[in-house]
Amino acid sequence: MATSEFPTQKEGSEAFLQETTVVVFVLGGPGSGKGTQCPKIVEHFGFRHLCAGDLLQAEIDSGSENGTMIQNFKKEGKIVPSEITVKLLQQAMQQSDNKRFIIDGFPRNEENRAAFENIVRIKPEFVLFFDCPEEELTKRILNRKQGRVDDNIETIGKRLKVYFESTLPVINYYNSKGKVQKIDAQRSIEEVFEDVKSAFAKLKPVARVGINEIM
Ligand code: UP5
Ligand code: MG
Repeated sequence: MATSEFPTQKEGSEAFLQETTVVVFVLGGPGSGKGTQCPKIVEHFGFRHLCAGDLLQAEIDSGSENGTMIQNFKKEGKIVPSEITVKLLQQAMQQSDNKRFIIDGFPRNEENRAAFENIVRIKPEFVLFFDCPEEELTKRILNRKQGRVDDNIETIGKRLKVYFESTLPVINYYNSKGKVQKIDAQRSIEEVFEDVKSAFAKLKPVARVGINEIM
C-alpha cells in the first residue's frame, strides 16, 4: 500500500481483482479424476480450468530454459519449485478474462500453498477434494495409456508417496478452516459429478465479473 491515504490506481485495480476473483482448488491423489471432472465444471458453471500439471507440461513442450528441470521433477513424481508453478498460474490468471478459476492439482505442499497466498494473494473459496483409495488410483493410471512420462508403476509409487506425505497435509489444513468439500471419487464419473454440482451450488451467487468486463 502507498504511503498516501488513498490507494494508487494500480493498487486499486489489484485490490479489485483480488476481491472479484474466485478460486477453487481441486485436489486429490494422482488419477482421482481431477482432469475428468474439471471440464464438466467448466461446462456447467463457467469457470476457467487451470491445470498446474498441464501448465508445467506446456513449459516442457515449449523448450523453455526450465523445461528439462521440470521434466525431471515430473519423471520422479517430485513437486516442482513453487516459484515456477505460481508464476505460471499467476500469468494464466492475469491473461484470462474469466476471473473464476478452478485450479487443478495445486497446491501440492505447504510451500506451494504459502507461495500462492503470498504472491497471488487470493484465498480459495473452497477446496474440492476427490477422495479415492490407493489401489483404485494405481489401477486408473495404469489403464490410462496416454504416454505420460509419469504413468509407470515406479513413478506412480513415488507420486502416491508425495501425495500422502505432502498434499494430504494441505487438504487437512484447509479442512481445519472448514473449506474442504470432500467427494467420494471411487464411484462412476456421473455419480462423482452429481456431488461436484452440489458442492458448487453452495457457492454464493454473487455477480463476480472479470475486470475487463467492467472497465
Ligand atoms: N477416471 C477418471 N474418473 C474416473 C471414475 N470416476 N471412474 C473410473 N475411471 C475414472 O483420471 C485418471 C484416469 O482415470 C483417466 O483415464 C480417467 O478416464 C479415469 P484423471 O481425470 O486424469 O485424473 P487426475 O486426478 O487428473 O490424475 P493425474 O494423473 O493428472 O493427477 P496428478 O495430480 O498426478 O497429475 P498432474 O498432471 O496434476 O501432475 C503431474 C506432475 O506434475 C506431478 O507429479 C508433479 O511432478 C508435477 N506438478 C508439480 O510439480 N506441481 C504442481 O502444482 C502440479 C504438478
Ligand atoms: Mg490431471
